[in-house]
Amino acid sequence: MSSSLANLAPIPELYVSYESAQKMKGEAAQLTSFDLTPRQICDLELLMNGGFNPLKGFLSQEDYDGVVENMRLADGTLWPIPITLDVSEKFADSLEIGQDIALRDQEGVILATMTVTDRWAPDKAREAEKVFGADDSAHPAVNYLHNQAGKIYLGGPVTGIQQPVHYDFRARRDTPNELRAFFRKMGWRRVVAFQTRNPLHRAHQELTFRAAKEAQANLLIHPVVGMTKPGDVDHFTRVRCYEAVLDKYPSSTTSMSLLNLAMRMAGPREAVWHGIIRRNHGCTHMIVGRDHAGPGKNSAGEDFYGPYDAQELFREHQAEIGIEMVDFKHMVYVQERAQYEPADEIADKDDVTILNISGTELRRRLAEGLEIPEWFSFPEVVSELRKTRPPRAKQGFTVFFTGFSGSGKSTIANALMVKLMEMGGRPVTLLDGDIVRKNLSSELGFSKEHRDLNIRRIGYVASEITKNGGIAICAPIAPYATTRRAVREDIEQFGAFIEVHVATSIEECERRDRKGLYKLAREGKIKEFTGISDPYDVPETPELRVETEGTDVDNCAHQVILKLESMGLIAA
Ligand code: PPS
Repeated sequence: MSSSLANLAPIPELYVSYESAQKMKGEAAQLTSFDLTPRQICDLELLMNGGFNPLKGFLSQEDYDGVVENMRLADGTLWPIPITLDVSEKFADSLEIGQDIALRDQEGVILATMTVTDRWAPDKAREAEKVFGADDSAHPAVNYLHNQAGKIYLGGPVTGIQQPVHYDFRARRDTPNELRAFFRKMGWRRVVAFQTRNPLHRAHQELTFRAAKEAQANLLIHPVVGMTKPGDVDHFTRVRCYEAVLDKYPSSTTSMSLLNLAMRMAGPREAVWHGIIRRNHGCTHMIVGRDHAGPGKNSAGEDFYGPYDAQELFREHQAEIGIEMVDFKHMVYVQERAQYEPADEIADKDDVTILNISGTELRRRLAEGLEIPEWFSFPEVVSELRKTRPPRAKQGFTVFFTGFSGSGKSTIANALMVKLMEMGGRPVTLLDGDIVRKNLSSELGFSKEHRDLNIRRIGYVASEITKNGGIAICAPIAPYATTRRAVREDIEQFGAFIEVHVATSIEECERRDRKGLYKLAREGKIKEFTGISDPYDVPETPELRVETEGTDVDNCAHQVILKLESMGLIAA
């Protein structure tokens, strides 16, 4: 076969035949099982279907050391990212070297078996330094390495039984051999891959189309739908956006396929890895841009990698990767000519108006419900994005009151609820301390552990309400700052969190003693009473602090309404 057709020949997979798989499924009941994490399932899928060819399983210790130190397997083959099976010490200790284990998905479906040939405790700080460039937990993969991955790595060859099950976008998912067969069938000899984890706008459409034209190749939009950077637009929304953009290319020049890859955001090394994966999927070219697979800023607020590091490393290893790099051109919109042009090819730069909208500006416009011009994106894409990122005035949010017992939290929370219901537009739920203790936490007492559990439950319910566009009003004591912070983090993934400190002093609460509890606490009849015999961490920087002494309830609730208005959460 001539080398120009090599990309179309089938590549090796790790699956056994259908009959053997049925037999193995029965036999595997005897094996020790390991339940894979979502990231390990992504890795296993690409190991089994040849996406990670030439790997035949999770890396052995020797291969791992080579990959970490100099991007090479023990036999010298280029491989930039450690593909490791991380497990707990307890699980690792229960195994013998040479033993077969069953690898199962989270529902217990058996996907593969692995013969454990290696077991070792990796030096994670070294892995972070060498692979990701810094042992800094601001890097999502370094954070994963230290805080989520197990302490022990297992290595060994994998025997594939079945593909992980996907219920979404099945028709859009292809194995490397399915894509190769498609390219063969269509007569596509040269194929440019475009890797992406973001929605595509007009500039992307222009640049990918140009890249394919320049390389005289067809185009494969190859978005990652496995795991991307935390905070990215979810893949369901993105795929609907990609489908809309696909219609904008001349028909039969371009195709789209979804890649179930778990990205590491490893910049230069990741670019090389993406190249190998695309070669395995039958592509001959790949677009590599500025800051390819960049992880954002490090803990000192600086970029982890230089903007062109990825292109340089790719270029250096291009021959070995077996795929050609296509430069990503920075496209800008020239208003006078009403078209996109590569920024470095505009000769009359000073005489024309160049328009551009940054990612941050786009998020701001979405959050505030402002116009997004047609020159920037396709109306279908904008409409999909608006559905997932509605303007702030339509998003859910949580108002979280905290303060001593008897400080007035419940009274103000009730007044706020009624005012919000009068305005209408969003459902409102009140999670008052007493109501929660009756319905959600009736078995809990007031130890630190139980109070934390109680607050985490409130946080969970509030985060679900916020996610679904409602307003949650919480009014527990919530005495611990760390727990309040954890709840804030849970909720801020979905909408705003407004902490309101009801700052009534303990003396005033005790003087009012509405429920007679302070008297009982002083007499020692109630133990662990907040402010009397138990601590309260005063919030340092709440969104709002209300003083109830000398201010009536209506006014306190109104202060919250004003705060919500100033944050754009309710219409003024
Ligand atoms: S916590 O700490 O956030 O879990 O507390 P919370 O769920 O808000 O419950 C506080 C209400 O329980 C009553 N109560 C006590 N409070 C504090 N400490 C002790 N030991 C205690 N025992 C019972 C009290 O009525 C609180 O109600 P509020 O509405 O805050 O006055």
